[in-house]
Amino acid sequence: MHDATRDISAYEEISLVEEFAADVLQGLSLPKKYLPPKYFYDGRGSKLFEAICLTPEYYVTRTEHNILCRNADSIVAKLPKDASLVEFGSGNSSKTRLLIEALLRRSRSLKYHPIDISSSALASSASELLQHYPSLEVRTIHAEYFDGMESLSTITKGPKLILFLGSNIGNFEPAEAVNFLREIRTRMNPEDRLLVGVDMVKDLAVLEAAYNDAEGVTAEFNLNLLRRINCELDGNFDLDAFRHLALFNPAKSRIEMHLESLVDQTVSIKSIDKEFMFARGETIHTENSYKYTEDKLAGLFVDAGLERSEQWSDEHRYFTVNLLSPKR
Ligand code: AVI
Repeated sequence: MHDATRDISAYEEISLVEEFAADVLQGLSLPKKYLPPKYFYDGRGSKLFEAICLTPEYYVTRTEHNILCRNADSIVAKLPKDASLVEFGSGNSSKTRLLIEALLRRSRSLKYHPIDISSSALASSASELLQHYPSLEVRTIHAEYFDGMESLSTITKGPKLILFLGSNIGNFEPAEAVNFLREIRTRMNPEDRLLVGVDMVKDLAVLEAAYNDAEGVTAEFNLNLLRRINCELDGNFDLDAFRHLALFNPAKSRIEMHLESLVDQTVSIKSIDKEFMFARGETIHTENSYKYTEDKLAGLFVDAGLERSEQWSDEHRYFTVNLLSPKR
């Protein structure tokens, strides 16, 4: 970690492993087996996610990047000159650079507070940013979204632009999404703004291809969960005995990712002293990625007490970037 950053960590390594073990035990004991997607993002998983973002099929990152590239100056023009930047789920901060540059075109210095669950992604992006932008001050916050929320009211008194990009909102259940945005809204001052990137409903073939890239990076990302259980919890998952599945569920308007057992098998996880049976064809549900219609999106913002002042999109309306203020 670069000297100029101060890592605020809401994490204790020991309780992290214990929490992982408890979540695995709970999720694999359910009649419909489930593993929480937050465990994708260890060092290897974060790298795999970066690789997904570069696949030709995963239009999400590229489309949002292009929207921000074209509109960064108009977005920051809506903010006071001394605004600082806070980002939930920053990852490697690549799209954020467009906004950092637009903000630095208007003022000589800028404070940036990335909040992320992955300490490795935070550390590497902070040091890269500091090398690139000498007038940038970076304060990383290693935390899950809801824990990181607390720091919103304490990190800065001045106006801020809060970023929630990459359609990370899509990984929440719809009710959780309302709750999350509402929690942010209660911590916003009248002059603060929230910028949310949202993936929209589109052609089924485009959606499903994005989660089934030909190179198999998304499959590796999904299977990495089992590898993590093997390494960290002393499990014996045979990674060749499971396959990646990603399908669009139109009734729920979401891509579902699963790991399907290819044979009848028993897996043991020593650290929790448990064995789990898998029937051939049985799946572990690992992620939902909700896709929004304009109506659903407008409803989400209203329910969260947010007012949309502007929306930017691409020529196909694959993706939208929404600027929001707290409703008065
Ligand atoms: C991080 N999140 C928005 C990604 C998504 O599209 O839901 C995670 C992902 N899963 C598979 N590919 C990408």
